Amino acid sequence: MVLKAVCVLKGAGDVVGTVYFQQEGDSAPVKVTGEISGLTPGDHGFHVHAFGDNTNGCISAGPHFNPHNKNHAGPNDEERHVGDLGNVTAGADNVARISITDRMLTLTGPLSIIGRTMVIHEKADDLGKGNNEESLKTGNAGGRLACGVIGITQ
Ligand SMILES: [Cu+2]
Ligand SMILES: [Zn+2]
Repeated sequence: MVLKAVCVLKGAGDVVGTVYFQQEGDSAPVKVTGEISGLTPGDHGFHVHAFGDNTNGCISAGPHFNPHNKNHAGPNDEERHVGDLGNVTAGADNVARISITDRMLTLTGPLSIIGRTMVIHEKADDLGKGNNEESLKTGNAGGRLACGVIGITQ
């Protein structure tokens, strides 16, 4: 069975995006594709945050989704938050085109990311290598430009 989800990101400014998730079975990796526009050129932290709560904007989404109580890191690190997808990179046209395959995300079971929030950040994620306390929590990715709740799609 193919599992599918979608997330529409919006924020207070001009940053908007649509992100698609697809998983070809329970234990398969999740493919993340889509586009986010209105970004300054360069890297922007991109994470799944714990809560599907946007009542007070992207802040209500809480910290990075971290069901195993690990430190923040990059997507290729063994020890990381489940929600750590690293950075997406916007070009000179201010658009980030996303194509990520991730083995830690899942769209099924108790650790499913469905109902949680995708956030795109102001700054680059240092992937836990910033040599300070905040680096191991958030990657120093700064403000939350836009976000959206991950929902089931057909
Ligand atoms: Cu984040
Ligand atoms: Zn993290």
